Amino acid sequence: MITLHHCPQTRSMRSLWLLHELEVEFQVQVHPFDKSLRAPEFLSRSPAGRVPALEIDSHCMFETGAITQYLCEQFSPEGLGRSPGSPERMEWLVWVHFAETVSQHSAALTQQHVALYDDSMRSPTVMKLEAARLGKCYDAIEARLSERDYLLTSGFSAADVSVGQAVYMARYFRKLDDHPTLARWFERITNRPAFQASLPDASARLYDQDFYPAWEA
Ligand SMILES: N[C@@H](CCC(=O)N[C@@H](CS)C(=O)NCC(=O)O)C(=O)O
Repeated sequence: MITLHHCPQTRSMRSLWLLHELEVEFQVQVHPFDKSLRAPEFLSRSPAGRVPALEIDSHCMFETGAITQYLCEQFSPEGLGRSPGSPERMEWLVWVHFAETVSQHSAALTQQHVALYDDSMRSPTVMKLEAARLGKCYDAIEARLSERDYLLTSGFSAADVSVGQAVYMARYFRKLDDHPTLARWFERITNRPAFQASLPDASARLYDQDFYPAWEA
């Protein structure tokens, strides 16, 4: 049995969405987004105490991009994935891993707005800078989608799942208003039943606001 170790509204939602798209049998172990991720039992699964972690084939793997590659190789090499030798292999890898370029900024902003417990710890400079850097990521996605409906010319793939989930998190800190093509693509891919199935219950949300504006310095 495949087991996904998951915290709602974090990068592990990317693996959850992908597992639903793949229509494989799996179970989910939900963890609170707190210090319990540093407990020895969890560290034995993910050595830096991060989600996602995925138990599969008698191993426990971590790193979202690696999990995406492995799951696609196993279950959908030419559907959601693109195998070595496929003409779109390089672009598929680029966009699957571009999700991390987006998510690093959302992670920094989540720390600023949600994780830090005292206002004196927050930095308006970091908030503004990280939100601006998300805008640059949106520019790159907007440009890519200007000539195609999905990140790959041939259609929907795990690249859309990866970047789409990264944009799902990023929207809490940078709206899509200035990026109409990106906004239309986001609406299209998040209407998919597999995305809807990966959304958290209201009680399990990490973000309790719809949007977190950067503070003015
Ligand atoms: N590059 C890693 C990053 C994993 C990561 O940092 N995940 C965050 C959630 S989005 C986490 O587990 N944070 C918990 C912590 O930092 O304590 C991946 O893509 O899997």
